[in-house]
Amino acid sequence: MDALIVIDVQNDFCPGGALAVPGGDEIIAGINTLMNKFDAVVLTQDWHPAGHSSFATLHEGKAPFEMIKMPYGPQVLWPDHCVQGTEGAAFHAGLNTERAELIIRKGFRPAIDSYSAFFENDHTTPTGLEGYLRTRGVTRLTMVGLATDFCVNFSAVDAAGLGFETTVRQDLCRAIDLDGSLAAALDGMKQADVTLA
Ligand code: VGL
Ligand code: ZN
Repeated sequence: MDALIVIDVQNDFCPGGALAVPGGDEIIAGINTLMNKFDAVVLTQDWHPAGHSSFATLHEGKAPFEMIKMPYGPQVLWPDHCVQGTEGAAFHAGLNTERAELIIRKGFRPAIDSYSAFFENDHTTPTGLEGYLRTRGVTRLTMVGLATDFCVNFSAVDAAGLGFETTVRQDLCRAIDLDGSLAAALDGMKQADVTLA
């Protein structure tokens, strides 16, 4: 069984959004077409409470895109984005959400961020996606979406580490690219045995 995992194709990550990824909306038509080739389609949705600890506005004297130390490790601070129930957190209107059999939300715990679709940023707290995929008999994953160097990267590395045969379709992803984060992510995914297509 093959599943397509569509990462965070939400308004805030598209042009005009709070944390816009350059060209984020260019991949949507291709993702919709690709859905037809898969046994299962899963969407992820970044889903933060207002005042989430990853927002720079919560940290006195800090600006978006600066780093801080959290109890679970280093954390990039972001502009407020994907706040639960807001238009920014909604899927882009162009994305076909009808094929999706599961929508997995992440980043809803105030004190911890969650880039990966499998584990929060402590690398231990599971989202439940692994169990869902295994009980459905899924063994191969293809990942597309936003952003290549953060949520796609963390999801793909975790998936490969869990034993899923994992491919990232780079043409159907777009990156934020902070200080070389894209190159580092591509390197890390290769090391983790993720196929970059
Ligand atoms: C993401 C930064 C913060 C992503 C989510 O979807 O890549 N990046 N939250
Ligand atoms: Zn986020």
